[in-house]
Amino acid sequence: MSDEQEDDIILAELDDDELVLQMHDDLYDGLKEEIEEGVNILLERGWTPYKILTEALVAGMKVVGDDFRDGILFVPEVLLAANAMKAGMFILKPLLVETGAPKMGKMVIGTVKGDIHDIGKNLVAMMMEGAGFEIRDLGINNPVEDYIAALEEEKADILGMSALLTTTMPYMKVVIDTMKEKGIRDDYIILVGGAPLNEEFGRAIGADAYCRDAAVAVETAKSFMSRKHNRAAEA
Ligand code: B1M
Repeated sequence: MSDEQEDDIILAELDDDELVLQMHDDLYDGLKEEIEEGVNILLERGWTPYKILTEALVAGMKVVGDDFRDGILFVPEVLLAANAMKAGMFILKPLLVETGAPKMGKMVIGTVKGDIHDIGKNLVAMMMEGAGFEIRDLGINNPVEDYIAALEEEKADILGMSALLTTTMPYMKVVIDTMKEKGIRDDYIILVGGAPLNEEFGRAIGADAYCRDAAVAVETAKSFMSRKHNRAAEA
C-alpha cells in the first residue's frame, strides 16, 4: 500500500475485524501512535483488555516473529514493533491490574542471563498483578545471584523465569541447581516460560511447571498457592 493510501485510513471508521488486521499491520510497521489509537478505540467499543492484548497485540507480534525468523525483518524493525507493542500494553496495564484485590502471593520474575526479551515476561507480570499477586520484576539479563537475593528479600512464594532463546533457556537449570545446592529449592514454587520451552523441558530442569502463556501462568500460580495454603492449614 502506498503512503498516500495509508494516510487515508481512519482507524475509527474500520469495523472490529478490519481494525484488528490494521493493528497487526501497524505493529509490523512499528507505528506506536496508531497502536495506541487502535487500543483506545477497541476499549471504547467495549473490548476487554485481555481480548485486545491477545487478539490485536500478541497475534500481531506472531507475524513479526515469523518474518524475523525468515529473514524478512531485521532487529531494528523488530525493535520498533516491540516498542509499539509496549505502548499498547502500557495503556492496558492499569486496566488489567485490579485494585484492592486480596493478595494471592508474591512472585519474583525476570528474564534470564544473556537474554533481553521482555515483552512476554512483562505480560505475565501484568496478568499476575491483575490476578492479585504482588510482583517484583527484575527485568532482563538476570544472573542467579539476583534471583536468589530478590527471593530472600521479598520472602516470595514464587519464582518466575522467562527465556526466549534456545541458548539462554539452559540458564534456568543453573538457577534451579544453585537453589538446590543452597538447600532453598523447595522453599519456592518455580514457574518457567518462554516461546522455545515446553513441558518436558520444564520437568527436565526441575521446575514446578512450564507455563505456555500468561493466562496459564496465572492459573498455575493460583493452583500452586492454594495447595501451599492447604498444606499450611493441615500442618
Ligand atoms: Co528476538 N528472537 N532476538 N528480539 N525475538 C526471537 C525469540 C526468535 C524466535 C525470532 C526468530 O528467529 N523467529 C529468535 C530466537 C531463536 C532461537 O533461539 N531459536 C530470536 C533471536 C535469534 C534474537 C537475536 C539473537 C537476534 C540477533 O541479534 N541476531 C537477539 C537476541 C538478543 C538477546 O536476548 N541477547 C534478539 C533480539 C530481539 C529484539 C531486541 C529485537 C526484540 C526484543 C524486544 C523486547 O523484548 N523488548 C526481539 C523480539 C521482539 C523477538 C520476537 C519477534 C518476539 C518475542 C515476543 O515479544 N513475543 C521473537 C519471535 C517469537 O517469539 N516468535 C524473537 C510476544 C510475547 C507476548 O510472547 O515472549 O513468547 P513470548 O511470551 C509469552 C509466552 O512465551 C509466555 O507468556 C507470554 C505471554 O503469553 N511466557 C512466560 C514468556 N515468559 C514467561 C515467563 C513465565 C511464564 C510464561 O514465568 C512464569
